[in-house]
Amino acid sequence: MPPAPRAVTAGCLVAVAGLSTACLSSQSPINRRPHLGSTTATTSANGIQHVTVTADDTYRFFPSTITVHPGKVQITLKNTGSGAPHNWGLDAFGTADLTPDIPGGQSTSVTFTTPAPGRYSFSCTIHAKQGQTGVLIVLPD
Ligand SMILES: [Cu+2]
Repeated sequence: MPPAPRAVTAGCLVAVAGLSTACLSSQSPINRRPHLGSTTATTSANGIQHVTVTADDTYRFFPSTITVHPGKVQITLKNTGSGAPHNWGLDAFGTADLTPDIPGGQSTSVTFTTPAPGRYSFSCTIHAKQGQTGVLIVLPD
């Protein structure tokens, strides 16, 4: 008898997980989806700070808050989705540091020198209106 309740419980968990995923994608307005994650860049031997940012079919960046020191930064954008293409760029830079649009399953990178210490918004120019944005924090020297 003990195995039966366990099996039922597992089935319910799967069903609940499936439901909540369905709720997120069909009922939650895209603009209200949360922005998740923050990271501090790791610096390689050549002094370039590396950050990997993931984007998928939720029109969000992960992480959406990136902290760096002044200097050179390389952003690698991975599109792990299967639908829309994405790009990454600092809004203040216009197209100077904008990555190409990459389809699902691909990645690209861009290297730039940080602007003065402060907070800078970045976005996917295709989906900024859906809230695919984030913040780059450049620390003081
Ligand atoms: Cu996008």
